[in-house]
Amino acid sequence: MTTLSQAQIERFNEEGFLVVKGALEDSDLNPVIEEYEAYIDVRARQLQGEGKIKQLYEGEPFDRRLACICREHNEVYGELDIMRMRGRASFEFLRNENLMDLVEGIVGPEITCSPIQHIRPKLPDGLTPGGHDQHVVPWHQDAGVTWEEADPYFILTVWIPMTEATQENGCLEIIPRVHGKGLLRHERQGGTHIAEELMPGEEGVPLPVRKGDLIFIHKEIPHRSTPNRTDQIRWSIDLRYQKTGTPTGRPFHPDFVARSRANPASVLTDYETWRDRWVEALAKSKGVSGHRWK
Ligand SMILES: O=C(O)CCC(=O)C(=O)O
Ligand SMILES: [Fe+2]
Repeated sequence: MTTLSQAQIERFNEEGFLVVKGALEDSDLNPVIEEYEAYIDVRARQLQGEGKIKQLYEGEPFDRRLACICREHNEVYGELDIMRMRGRASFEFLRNENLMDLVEGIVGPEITCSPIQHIRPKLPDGLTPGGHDQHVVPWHQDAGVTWEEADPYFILTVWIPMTEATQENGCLEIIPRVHGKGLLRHERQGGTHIAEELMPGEEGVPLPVRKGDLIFIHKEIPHRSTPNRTDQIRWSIDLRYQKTGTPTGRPFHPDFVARSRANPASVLTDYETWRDRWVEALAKSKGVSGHRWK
């Protein structure tokens, strides 16, 4: 897979989403997976040293080890999102060439990476701290999780499984073809979600995908994900890309140019700069909400 075909672009425009099978190679994703494995290994050793866990679970695969650790002590769980862990391989992945070639088909050649970016280990149901899993999300539009400044502009969500995502482990579910009508009112209570009376009547469509596949979603397409009813972790990455110069709707968090045909020198390639911008932004923006809803 190199670039999107005209038919794929048309399908995205009509449906508001597009599943691209075999979009990425193992060599694209494995550096990120290995970075997370290494971090979890280091933290497991620390937790064991502090007497917080009894075993290291070294023999467990990527889609199980964190769950085994969290069953004993779940301190690591909150440290794993992109902007918290801030790993070099994660940063490199944000402008992965194969990914950018595909994103360019929809966003165009001047691509900014939005700070709305997540790596999510969706744990088996019931294992998350306090019982609330931030990766089980009610029906929402991604347009509903930005500030108003981004409303007039197109933003592309890219959802990427690191391990197989199934209906059982809480893959994404979407309502296709209802984009193009703008932002629906959302409510805050119980997780930012579309106001019940405004929910489109159509049935949700589950989008099970495998490692290597990816999903493009228009920012007005309602989607949700349900709890993970398996023993494995559903690991995924979700990113947002948009035309450079348009507001991300999170002005207090750092965006950067991920690809530019017109001005290649504007692309941020320096890992430390990206990392340090996140450290500073997180310190300065404590208590600021990215959601506009009361
Ligand atoms: O990963 C999930 O379960 C939900 C993700 C989501 O809402 C998104 O990527 O926009
Ligand atoms: Fe979303």
